[in-house]
Amino acid sequence: MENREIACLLAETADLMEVAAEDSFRIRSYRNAASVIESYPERIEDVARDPERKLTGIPGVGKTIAAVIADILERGSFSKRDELLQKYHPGALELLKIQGLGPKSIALLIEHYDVRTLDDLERICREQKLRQLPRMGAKLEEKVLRGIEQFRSSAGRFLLSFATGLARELIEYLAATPGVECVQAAGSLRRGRETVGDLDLLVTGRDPAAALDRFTCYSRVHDVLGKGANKASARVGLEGMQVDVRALPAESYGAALQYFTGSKDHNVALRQRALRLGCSLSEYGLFRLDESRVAGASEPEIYEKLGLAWIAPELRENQGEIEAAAQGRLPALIDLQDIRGDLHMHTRETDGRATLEEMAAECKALGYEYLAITDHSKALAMANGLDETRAVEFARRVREINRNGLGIRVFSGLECDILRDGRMDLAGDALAELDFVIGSVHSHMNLEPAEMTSRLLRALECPHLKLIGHPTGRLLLHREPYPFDFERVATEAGRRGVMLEINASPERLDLYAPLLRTAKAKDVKFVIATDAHHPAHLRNMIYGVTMARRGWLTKDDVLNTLPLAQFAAAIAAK
Ligand code: DGT
Ligand code: CA
Ligand code: CA
Ligand code: ZN
Repeated sequence: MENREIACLLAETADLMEVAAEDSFRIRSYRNAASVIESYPERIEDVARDPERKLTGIPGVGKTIAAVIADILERGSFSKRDELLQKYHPGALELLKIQGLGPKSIALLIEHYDVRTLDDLERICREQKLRQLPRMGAKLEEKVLRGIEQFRSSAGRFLLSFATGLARELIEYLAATPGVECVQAAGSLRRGRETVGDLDLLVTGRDPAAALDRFTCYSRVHDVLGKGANKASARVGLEGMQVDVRALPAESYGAALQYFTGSKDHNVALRQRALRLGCSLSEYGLFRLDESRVAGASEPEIYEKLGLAWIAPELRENQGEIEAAAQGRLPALIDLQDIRGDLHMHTRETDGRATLEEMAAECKALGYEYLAITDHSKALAMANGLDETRAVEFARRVREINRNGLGIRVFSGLECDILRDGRMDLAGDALAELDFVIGSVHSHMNLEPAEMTSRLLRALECPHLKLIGHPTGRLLLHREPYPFDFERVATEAGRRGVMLEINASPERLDLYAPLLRTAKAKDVKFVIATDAHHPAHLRNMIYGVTMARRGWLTKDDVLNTLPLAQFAAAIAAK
């Protein structure tokens, strides 16, 4: 079992314990264990199986949690969870995922209306009964209804990072099948979409069908949905993500890769182009009208025979890429190797889990030339955000660190809250001491669009501001972007030389393709940064780069591709 799955069971149980108003200290110990386990560098299952080691050696794991983990590894659940799921309908786990509803509100709904499922909740809102409960109102009813709708439309989708991990695991497993030479992911995963519905894996080789048998026998496969000569579908793992595996002959592998990568709209446009050229294009190949084969074994060949440059999968959304490929003006997309520094991360000073030195060491290991430490500001009291005194002291400390040298240049930064009225959380003279000030919205996210727009426009006036962090505030599968006039804010950011962040954290991936293209057209420059709270998170940079590619960005659009000297000069000049 993966760490993520264990962490998820613990966190879910903590939520249910909160609904049951259990002891807050114990709830916190479950939450804390969940977050430690989620980012633990080793597989917890391996630690548990090692007779030389004890689970209690892991920070945050005491005797109780260690026993719980042992149960989870043995039977996929544990008594506290069973007991709470018995007490509440399993639907309570879904109720907890609805934006706007906390455990306390859910407890009230259960107590007063016996709400068990999403359907129950929807009915209570439509009948305007939610507003009759203490501290709830008509506005919340609306919000919950929107939350339900959003939950339903995102249900069954998974974060890109999750899908990437599962694909890697299955590809490694299937590639070891005798007679199989190549296993590759297609579909929305290959296009780098922020969320993925199902995984589409393609297999070829001498005996590709052997991979289908091996797939349905995999230990984490339950629920085989179908199996034929060329295709098998099943659900995998605790989350039950659907995986389609297709076995293909070498002669049509490229055509299948092209077809199953999609998107559907891209394919439709490409097929029309084939028809205009007197050919037909399918998952089996590109054929002339007399059915003789023009191409099929390799994907680049298909594009070539259609008179097109090969189109990167991230661009295949039928947003002008086919025309650009025909005219030879596809952008030279940015790559992970172009990135020379990470500029948004947290340490133990606030809500991060490592020290500045540990974060810097990992950045150095990734081959970067520089990094910025950007802890929170005081408005985030929960995270112990920095006030002016601590910020100035931090800037001084960073100057000293750079004098001694860590082998990588550190910039002193801050992720400063943008207050409700658009002012910065810290005074200007303190911000002036820092090298790299990010402004982010973390509160009052449900303002009217006009108010949010003026809030962001006012923030852009701050002369010390270099970057707007996670500009739309969305949390994938969880919270929609806050509405505001993006084009106006982007125009003003471009005019003032304030950059916009592509936040590479897998649950944010904000900004995304259409907004990136709008902003680029307004001369905005971007920074891709991980918002890491742990050294392991620094490796999420690839997801931000993928978003940038989906937004047609080149190296020149992204400031943290500059070598150190030029980068330092650029941020000092703003
Ligand atoms: P997902 O799984 O919802 O995240 O999105 P996709 O894009 O992976 O969609 P999926 O798994 O239903 O299908 C994989 C690809 O197969 C899709 O991107 C394009 C191709 N495809 C599927 N159905 C059709 C279709 O009816 N027409 C065409 N032209 N292509 C299709
Ligand atoms: Ca898919
Ligand atoms: Ca599929
Ligand atoms: Zn933030």
